[in-house]
This record gives sequence, structure tokens and C-alpha cells, in this order.
Amino acid sequence: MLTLLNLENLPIPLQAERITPIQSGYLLQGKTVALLHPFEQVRFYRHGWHSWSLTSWIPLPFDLQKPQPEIRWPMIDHPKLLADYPFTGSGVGALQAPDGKILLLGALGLDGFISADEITLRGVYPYASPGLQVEWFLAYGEEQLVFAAYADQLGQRLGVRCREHPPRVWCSWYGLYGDIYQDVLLDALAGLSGLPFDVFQIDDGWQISLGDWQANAKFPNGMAWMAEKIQQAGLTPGLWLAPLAVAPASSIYQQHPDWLLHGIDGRPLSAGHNWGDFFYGLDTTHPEVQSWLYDLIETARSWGYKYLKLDFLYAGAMPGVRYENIPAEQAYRIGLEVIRQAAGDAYFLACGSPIFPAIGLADALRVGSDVAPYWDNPERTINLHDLTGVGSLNAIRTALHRLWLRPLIDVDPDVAFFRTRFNLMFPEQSRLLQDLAQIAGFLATSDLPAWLDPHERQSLLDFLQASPKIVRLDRYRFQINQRLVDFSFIEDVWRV
Ligand code: 9PG
Repeated sequence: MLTLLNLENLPIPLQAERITPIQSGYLLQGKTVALLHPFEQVRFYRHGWHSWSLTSWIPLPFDLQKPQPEIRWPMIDHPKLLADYPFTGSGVGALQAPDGKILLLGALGLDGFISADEITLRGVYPYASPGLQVEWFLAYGEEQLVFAAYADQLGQRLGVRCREHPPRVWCSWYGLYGDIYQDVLLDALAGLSGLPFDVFQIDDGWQISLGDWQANAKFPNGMAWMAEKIQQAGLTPGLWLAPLAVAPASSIYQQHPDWLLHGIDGRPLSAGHNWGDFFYGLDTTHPEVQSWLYDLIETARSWGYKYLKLDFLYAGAMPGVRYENIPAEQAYRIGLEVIRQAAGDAYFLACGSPIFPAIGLADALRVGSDVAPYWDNPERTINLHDLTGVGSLNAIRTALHRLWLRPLIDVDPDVAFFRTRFNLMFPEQSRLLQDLAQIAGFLATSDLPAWLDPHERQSLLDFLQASPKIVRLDRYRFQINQRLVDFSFIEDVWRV
């Protein structure tokens, strides 16, 4: 039905099957809903599909080239979002009116997409079978209030798992990267004594391969032994795994080709190119995959790991051919339910994960691309047009635009840096990452204690102990205690 909605004196023609006014806006029903907006030159809130996918307010129209190379696309965003780059988003979208208020359209279920152009804002659940009741939320008003109302509606349907104080984490990735060894980590662990971390998390580099989740030769005493050492140091053991990603060299790939997510051509669907090769995703609707997944997570738990950073999860969430013919995000959520059950009370950080299906199941979400001890890598952002490229600028941009998720799930903006050694950032840039961590409420670093001078170690200690008063002044400005922190520069990238 076509209705003329009157949103604070703004007449909006709206097409939906059913429209129900609620206190904070409207609930809409329909596989497709669309409205005509009167704004012409506006910004569009483009919400990327998974943790690393570009999320920002983008001027509309704006000529942004598709990122390259194509073999990396799955690591960048959803195929539908890349096809209509950058004006289709995942789950939620919004337009900014000239008066500064926003018009938000958000899915209240999974597998929803939002697109915008100069005259329309449109939501579609492309995989919903006809007759299925699918819902949307529509609201117009002050940005922070509208996002809060939307988060509330989502929480009622998907669940809420956020905590007031997420654990403070030392993570091996952004210091040592893949070069982790048993003794190097034990040295780092010893050096952290006296710093109030909760978790010592071992990242990528301990496993035989993606799919063969046993300790490699760099961890001769095994992962249970490592967990014991971490526990003895008074910290919670944390472990990285990519449970839904599979390398061609793994035994799974070779022994269980039917466990993989396939394309319509019948071939395994590539989840991207990393670790020097293509890699693939598991079909979470396959009963054998589900029991393998349960056992894997239970094994990690039985080794003593109570903090699990589960990464590259989108590999199991891509649209493709599955054992059970259900929409991709729903299929993926079944996998997350298995993980949640097996994880018990362990803290589960979903990384490289589609955002919506993780709500209510994971404890935390990585909400941006990877930081790095450098600000930006123009080779990738400018020459390859990839705004998910590793670097602090890209990471800050996307994470900042996802802070509205905070009432639903802990949001991890990735680690902050305190070291000047092996760090190419200006102190002001490192400081922005530290401030973002305080704003998000998720405190983590990968700095090797041996790399910190006494002054830097003291800043890290202050960072971990702080409980600052934070006030959000507007979209990009915050007050942390008495200090103004301004992220408005993040808009400038669109003035290219
Ligand atoms: C381990 C890392 C860390 C990190 C994760 C994830 O596009 N890329 O090439 C790309 C590579 C790595 C990556 C993200 C994107 O990082 O976010 O914290 O755990 O894996 O391999």
C-alpha cells in the first residue's frame, strides 16, 4: 500500500504492506519497502556487511570506484553491496536531512539490504519467501535518538549481551603478527605483570592450518600447556581461531569437500585470498559441520581458553549453495548458535563477522577493519580504492560509525598503541585510537612490554585503569573528562 507519511511535517510517500506507528517511529512489513525522500543532495549512512566492511556517511551522489583486486572481495564486503557500490548497505541505512536530522530505515530481521539514490530509500529482503512476515523500522529525528530506538527494536528480536566492563585484552597480533613462538609469548606474558589486563590472547600463528586446529611446531608443549601458563600468571587465556574458514591444504578440504559452501557452479566458493592462497567457507547447515564445530570450540575450551576470538566468520555466511536451502545470514546464525552452545560462558568475540546475525549470540563484535602501527596505506586505499585496507584511519572510520551497537553487544574497535618503537604514527594519531577505545569501552593492545619505555608503560597503565566520564557531543565529537576529542577529520576523505 502507498501512504503519505507525515514525519515531523515532512511528507514522505511510503510503499509497504503494513505500517504500524509505535512510540519511536514506525514498524513496516513487506519483502520490499520504499519511500521517496525530499532531500536531493544528502549523505547516506552506508552500513557494510561484516566487521571490516566500509561503514560511513557518504555524500550522495558520489563516484567511489569499486575496490580491487576482485579476489579479495569477500574480505571486503557482501557481493550485493559490491555490485551496487557504495549505495547499498547491509541491514540498516539512513539519510541525513538538511536540518541535521536523520531518516533511518533498518531491517528487524536477517538478510536485509538498504539502498539509496537521490530520490528513494529502499529496503529489501531478497531471499524472503513470499508470504513470510518480514519487518522494518523507520524513524526520523535526532541521530543518536533514532539509532538508540533502532538498537532497542533489534535487541528485542535478536537479544542483548553487552556488559558494562568488557575484558581488557593483550592480543599478540599487532605486535608480533604471525611470528609467534611459545617462548616469545611467555616473555611477553612475564613482562605484562603489574599491568591490569584480564585476558592474554594468542592470535593467528599457532595452528597447523585453517581447518587443522592443532598446535604447530612453534608451540612444542601444546595449547593446553600455554593456557596453563597464562592462567598461572593470573590472566584469562584467549585464543584466535577461524572456525568457518578452510585452507586447501587442510585435512577438512581434502576429506570433506561436501562440508564446504559451494557456488551455483558446484565449485567451492572462495572466501578470499590470504595466507598465500585462496580459502573457503564451511556450510553451517550441514549436520556434520555442526558437530565438528561444536567439538572444535569445546576442545579450545577444554584446553583452558575462556576468551575466543573467532575470526573470518563471514566465510560461512556468504550467499551460496548449502545443504539446507535457507538464506545466508540465517544459515550463519545457526552456526553461531552451535558456537555459543559449545562456548558456554566463555567470552566470544566475533571478528570478520556479519554484524546483524551476531547480535544476541556473540559477546563482542569487531566493528572495524584492522588497525596498524601506521595511519594509512595509500597503495591500497587510493590506488586500489579499498577503504577496508589495514591501517588506523580506515579502522577508526568504520568503528566510529558503529558505536550505536554498544547497547546490544560489546564493540571492539581493535587495539590501541602506546609504543613509539615499531610505530609510524604521530603521537596524536596513536592517541585517537586510545580515545576511541575508551569511548567504545573495549581496551586492548598488542604492544610488547619490552618495547615500552617507562613513560609509555605508564600511559598504558593509566589507560587500563581509567574510567573516564564520556559525553558524546555530536556525531564526531566527544568529551572525555574535560578534554574535547574531535574525529570530524573523518569526513574529509569524501572531499577527494
Ligand atoms: C589474523 C588477523 C587478526 C586481525 C583480524 C584479521 O584484508 N585483509 O587482508 C585482512 C587480513 C587480516 C585481517 C583482516 C583483513 O585480520 O582482523 O585482528 O586476527 O586476522 O590473521
